Amino acid sequence: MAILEILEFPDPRLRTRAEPVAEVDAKTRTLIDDLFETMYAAPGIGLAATQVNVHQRLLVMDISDDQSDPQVYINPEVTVIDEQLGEYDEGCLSVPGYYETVSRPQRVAVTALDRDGNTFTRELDGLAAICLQHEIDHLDGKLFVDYLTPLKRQRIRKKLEKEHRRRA
Ligand code: GNR
Ligand code: NI
Repeated sequence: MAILEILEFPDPRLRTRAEPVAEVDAKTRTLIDDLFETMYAAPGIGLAATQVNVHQRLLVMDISDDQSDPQVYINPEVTVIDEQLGEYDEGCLSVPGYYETVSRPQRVAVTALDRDGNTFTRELDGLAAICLQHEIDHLDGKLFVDYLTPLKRQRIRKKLEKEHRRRA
């Protein structure tokens, strides 16, 4: 197992659109294990492969308090089943230190492959629905800051760039 480096905004690699996973094999399962280890260590409630510079359509989530509900979604396809929007203060491991309100559909259905390559469908609401949509955005090269005003996004970008220069 390995803890992987998480890319941070405004790294252009976070804008890559991920490709479908062709086959769920041993290498895929190693990546899944590394994503969980990286997510739990951060700590976070979700992590998309894009964030560790692997441009495959794969994400992991665990919204439990005690690491008891690891969920894997490979090649996820989401459909909105309730257009009603809910607001939530979102954060992102790729935008460390910033939380801003984002509106998203409250209830979605998702069809995906699990770590054995089997297809499943489930309905999600609450934080799980928010997190899943946030992670699928990563696979499409999108970040929660894209929902903010250009002024807010630019302010966050400048501060993170300064922080990255300080670290370098
Ligand atoms: O850990 C995370 N917390 C979070 C809080 C509100 C909305 C979304 C998230 S996902 C985030 C981890 C992350 O960046 N996943 O891509
Ligand atoms: Ni994120």
